[in-house]
Amino acid sequence: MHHVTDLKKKEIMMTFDMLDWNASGEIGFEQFYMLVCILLCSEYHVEKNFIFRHSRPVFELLDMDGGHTISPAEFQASGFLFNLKGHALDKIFYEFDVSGDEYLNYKEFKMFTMACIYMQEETKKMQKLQVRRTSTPRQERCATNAGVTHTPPDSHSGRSSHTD
Ligand SMILES: [Ca+2]
Ligand SMILES: [Ca+2]
Repeated sequence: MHHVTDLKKKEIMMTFDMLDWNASGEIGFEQFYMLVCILLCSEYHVEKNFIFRHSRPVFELLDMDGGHTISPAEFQASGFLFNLKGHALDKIFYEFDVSGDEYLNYKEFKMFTMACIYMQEETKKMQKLQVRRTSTPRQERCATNAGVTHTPPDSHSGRSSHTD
């Protein structure tokens, strides 16, 4: 897995911890499959779209203790999947914990995934605006043949009729 992604060792270990969880007796392969999908998506920067579309299994994946809620610690542990860290994660967690019980339930998590997509789209728009450069005119090629001496075909080339 280290070769496929640029995840750090700690994150890989965390990933294994996630996979190792089988409190609710779920099949590890499904979880492994989900995780690989997310990691592959993150290579192409479409992981948020994937997480949004598959928010239920991803929610179950992040809910490591199987309590049907995501605790702050579980959210922190999964932050690397969203390219989010520390403070940003904390802020987001409490922003989406609408009920204020310090856990994200599935509905709250779903809202978070929707917000991720929205933020992603917004950043794309911003980037597009920034990229929209002032159209640089193509260097005009010198179309005039001013420098080229035009030699007419010599019609008398075959015969040397000149006499001195
Ligand atoms: Ca949990
Ligand atoms: Ca909550």
